[in-house]
Amino acid sequence: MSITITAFERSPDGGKGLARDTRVRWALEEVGQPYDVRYVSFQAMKESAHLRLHPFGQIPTYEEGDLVLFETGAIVFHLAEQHPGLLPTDAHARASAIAWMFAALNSVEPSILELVVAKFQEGDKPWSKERVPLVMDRIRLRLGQLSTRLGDADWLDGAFSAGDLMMVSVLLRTRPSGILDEFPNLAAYVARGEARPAYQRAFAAQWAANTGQLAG
Ligand code: GTB
Repeated sequence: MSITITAFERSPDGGKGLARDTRVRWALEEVGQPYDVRYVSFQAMKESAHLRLHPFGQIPTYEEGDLVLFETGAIVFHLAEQHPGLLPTDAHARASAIAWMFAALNSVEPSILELVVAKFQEGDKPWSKERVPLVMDRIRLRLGQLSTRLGDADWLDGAFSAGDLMMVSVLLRTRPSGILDEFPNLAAYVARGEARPAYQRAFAAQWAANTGQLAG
């Protein structure tokens, strides 16, 4: 069954890989599934054809036969369940890897997104100068806790899993702020994720699309 995802026609990050199609591409590459990409403009995302796939008018979406998914957590989880490579077979280890996926999306990503909003969507508001350092401190708190848990391990809980894929994807978004470098073991963890061949292929594909060098 062929797989089609959607991505920004032109990502606002110009190909830095920070838009959420990258994590889906990465998961697809990790499990060795070929996929097509339909590129959508901001306007098309809000039109009925796309809203049928994604109720909030966003990317990415995932189509596989008559299955339509939105939310990167659900998409990566689906891929991890359907194909070997992203979740351990042992039941407890599998549950733990899934917990890390939720932790990435529910406990780490929210304050990172708050920073993006505070800086870029509310940067011209009078409260922004005071709000940004508060949000940065909330991110530091979570990253400090995560750094302590990771210690000198390569991955969060044994072998690389969908939990790491999601956590690395979320942490990447903190790099432009400089916060990631305050936690050398997390910076190294993210670099390990980026060094994976599957990530490299995913990054290259979105880079090609966003820089006009569409590959296939
Ligand atoms: N919870 C959803 C998921 O995980 O799938 C969130 C999906 C989402 O936020 N999609 C964004 C979107 O479609 C793109 S990824 N936004 C358009 C809209 O809402 O109208 C967020 C994103 C956008 C831009 C950058 N960037 O330029 O660095 C990074 C991330």
